[in-house]
Amino acid sequence: MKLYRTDKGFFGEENNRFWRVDAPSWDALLADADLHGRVRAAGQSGSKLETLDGMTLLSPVSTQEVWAAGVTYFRSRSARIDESKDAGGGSFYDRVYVAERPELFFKASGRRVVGPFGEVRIRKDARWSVPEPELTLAVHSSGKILGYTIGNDMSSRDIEGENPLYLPQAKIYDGSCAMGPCLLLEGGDLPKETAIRIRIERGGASAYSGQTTLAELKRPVTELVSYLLRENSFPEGVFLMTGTGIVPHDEFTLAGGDRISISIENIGTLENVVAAG
Ligand code: DO4
Ligand code: MG
Repeated sequence: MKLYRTDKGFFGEENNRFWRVDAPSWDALLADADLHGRVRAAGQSGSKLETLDGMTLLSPVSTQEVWAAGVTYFRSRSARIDESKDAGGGSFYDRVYVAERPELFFKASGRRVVGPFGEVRIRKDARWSVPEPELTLAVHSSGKILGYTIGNDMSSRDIEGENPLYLPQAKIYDGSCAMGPCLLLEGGDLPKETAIRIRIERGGASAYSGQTTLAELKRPVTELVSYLLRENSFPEGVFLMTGTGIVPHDEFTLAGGDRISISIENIGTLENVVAAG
């Protein structure tokens, strides 16, 4: 079962049938620890729609903070070691990959998050920009995982590689995060074989594609959540991106007009375009 946030309200979905979910606000839904039961109950009464055509899909982030985990896949560890070797930062990435404590960083406020089909941005002062396709958790204030969505942790690899202390500038800027298209309302673990895929098109042709599966994610998602909630409260809930397992080859950098499609099995596809410089 899925939940969509649109400009015309909130909609549950199962087997391509949609139904309205009444709530005073998106935040009120994310404050409900039994969101699954609430959306299910709304679907048992009332009429169903065939499509959401004519509605604009919005990002699932309202007043929530967005945090991100890093170096949770071997591919991410290797890519960061390479990009920062001249700066002497390489060993940090290896150490955090094997450490008990994960890397967690603040990624975005709702205002910086772009929804489905919106424009993500690359920094004008960066030379090497990439998307990072990441399974993203919608977490209730209690720490319970309410559901899953797709996130894009846009990153400036040259800035991050120059000095690990530049991480916030490489990661947090206007249009640096995309999320959607819905919440998959599952509380339990997603299957390890769940595939994450990315396709980048430039001028109608494929510029890059890659894939991984959740089997490559080194840490249980519940471990990432428990570290995030240590000494930190999120009264409105929080979104947690779980890190990337797909990093394009070193010659690849994003350009204005690129179309980015990220798919995660059972959730859907998040499509965005890179804003023109
Ligand atoms: O340590 C830098 C960021 C790592 C990251 O964003 C990722 O692994 O996805
Ligand atoms: Mg990332």
